[in-house]
Amino acid sequence: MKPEILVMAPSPSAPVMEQLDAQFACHHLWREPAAGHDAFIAAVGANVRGLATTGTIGMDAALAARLPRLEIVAVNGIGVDAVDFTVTRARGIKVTNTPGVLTDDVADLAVALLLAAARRIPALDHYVRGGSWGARVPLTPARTLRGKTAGIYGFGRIGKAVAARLAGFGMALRYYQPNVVADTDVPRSASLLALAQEADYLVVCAPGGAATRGLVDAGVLAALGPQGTLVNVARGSIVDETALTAALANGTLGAAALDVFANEPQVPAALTALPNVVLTPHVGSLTVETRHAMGQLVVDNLLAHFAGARLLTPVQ
Ligand code: 8YV
Repeated sequence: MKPEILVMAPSPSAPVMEQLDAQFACHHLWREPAAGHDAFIAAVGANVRGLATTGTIGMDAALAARLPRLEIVAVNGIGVDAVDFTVTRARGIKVTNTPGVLTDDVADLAVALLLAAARRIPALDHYVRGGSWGARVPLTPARTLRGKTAGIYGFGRIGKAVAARLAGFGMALRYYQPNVVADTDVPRSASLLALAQEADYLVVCAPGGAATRGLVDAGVLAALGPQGTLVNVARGSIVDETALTAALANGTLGAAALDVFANEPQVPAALTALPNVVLTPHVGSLTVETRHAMGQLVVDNLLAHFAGARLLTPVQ
């Protein structure tokens, strides 16, 4: 008998989906219309032993309660802030994620967003397509990156990969996170507020969850300032989105480039209406190669668990 697993979202990698279907008795929740999810889980939940989920869906206490035989949660992502660890610890449910394999693509997107905001690429694209160039509408010059400071909030794998890239653009670098990072020459600021004061670009690469919720607040955004730019490729929960929208609208903050939002996939209309923002739909890890590698880790962790072998990338 193959172990039964509940699959919350598909992988774009066909080999990953084929392996899931070959190795497990899969219940594909994502194939059901949203209105039918409750009934689907009610029908299959009792025998589900594994959950294949995403960084944003995770597993809350309500879902866990409907999966009484659950043994493992395999997260297709690095962030595990959407998993209720109170439940997994209490029930001895294992949790895995996908560290390492998505670092470079997420760091690439952070840099792409930073450049897009700095050089106003979406507005310039619009300028050309809309005929403003032909009509000789005057352009305001952008500001160079040379000599500017990038402050990286969260200096783990992704933060360091962002720093390595931005060093190549001639930017000065600083970071902040509560724990000092030993193996780096990048100076650590005294606090997140100090980092924002010292930076022209604040790049958020920190983990989501209770410890970071709303920490990029009105004060931090004001410290970043009218010439400053916020880049977020981590979690929308880290930024006070209402304060961000207000700061961008009234000029307290210069610009923002965001891949993540507080209530995905909803993006406040007040934010999408602003000219000084660049927005992408949570796609940091969305490349063919990386999504395959992530999905393979999900499959391999599930296989290891049900074979009684050591997990490849356990979180707990
Ligand atoms: C994905 C992510 O959007 O790694 C994470 O924490 O947020 C992303 O890579 C998601 O988990 C894809 O399943």
